[in-house]
Amino acid sequence: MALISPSRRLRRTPFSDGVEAAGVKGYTVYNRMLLPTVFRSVQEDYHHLKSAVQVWDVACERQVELRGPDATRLMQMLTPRDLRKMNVGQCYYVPIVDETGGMLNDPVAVKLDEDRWWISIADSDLLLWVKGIAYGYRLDVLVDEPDVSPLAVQGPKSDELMARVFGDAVKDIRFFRYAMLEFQGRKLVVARSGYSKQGGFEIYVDGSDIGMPLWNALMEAGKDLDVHAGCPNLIERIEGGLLSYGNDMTDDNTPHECGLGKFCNTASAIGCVGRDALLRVSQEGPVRQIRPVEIHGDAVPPCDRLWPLVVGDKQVGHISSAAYSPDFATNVAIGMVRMTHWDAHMEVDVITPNGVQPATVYETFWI
Ligand code: THG
Repeated sequence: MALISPSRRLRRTPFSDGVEAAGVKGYTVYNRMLLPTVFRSVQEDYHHLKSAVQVWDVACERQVELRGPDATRLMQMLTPRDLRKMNVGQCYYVPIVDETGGMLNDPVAVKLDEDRWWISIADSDLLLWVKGIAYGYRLDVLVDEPDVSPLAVQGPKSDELMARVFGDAVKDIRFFRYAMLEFQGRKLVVARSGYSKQGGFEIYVDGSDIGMPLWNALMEAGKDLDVHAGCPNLIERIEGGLLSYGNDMTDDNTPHECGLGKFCNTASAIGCVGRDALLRVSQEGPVRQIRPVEIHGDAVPPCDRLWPLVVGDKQVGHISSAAYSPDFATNVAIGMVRMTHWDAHMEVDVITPNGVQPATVYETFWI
């Protein structure tokens, strides 16, 4: 593919200078912002992520901030996950649905205070939907995008690196919880979370001015740990079943189709705008669901369009993400599979750009 022309509409991040100095080789666009996709090669990045520690510019995970007396009410209007037991200091993975129960986003919600939230969004214009609801219902809440940019530290040596920069307190942070930790006199949200299965943290960098100082401090402190700039890795995230909004699901899908039913409590999520629609569809249950799919044969090319899943001449689903996995020595993929073929070990065919390749449907992801 040709290069993407830089312009002001395609936002740089507070870490872009560091990313470029580290030799970034590819970008994608996410929330109208640059998101690195490859440094050395996708396969080298993958092995390094699983064995060392990486620093990721995920500033494109923009925050939608809710502030004011109706902030919690508004947050519950957005999601079918019951938020009543969620405490300050916790993060929740929350499906966000429209009035038809269609997925609008799958962000991480961060509860900063009883009247203050961040919604750390995937790639869709959620700010507009949230502002529309706040205004339409005349809620007493401010909704905006603050100057907050997540920086992720991922990989098995994350605890060691983070302890060197933020102190041993990082080791006590539990999964999907955060602590307020100091860097250069600023208290930052540091959560144990991130878009990999290798463990790690996300630092919500509050103020672009400390972006490069923090980037440099992590790179300096991690020299003997073989720290390197990295990014969400296509192969590793498919192995781990981490979904990508816009790729693996759209507003045509319900959370149940996406396997996100475990993050829904539709009966008790009073106020959620998609509640009635979801109660109807969850009566019957979904007729298609996201599944891990192993694609046999040659290594597949990048999946930049849906690849049909077929049995004979009838279509039973599609593949939305795929890559060759070195560790599993096969092609790993994420598919949306119809009920008739979604059970483990079902054999199907995938129509890839290289022709028809046999595939097997599974029920649990590789890692
Ligand atoms: N971190 C933050 N913001 C984000 C992402 C992130 N915004 C964009 C995108 N990623 C949103 N999508 C996801 C998808 C998966 C997860 C988080 C955000 C995730 N899932 C875990 C899993 O499925 O194993 C854990 C879910 C749980 O148990 O609660 O982490 O990565 N800040």
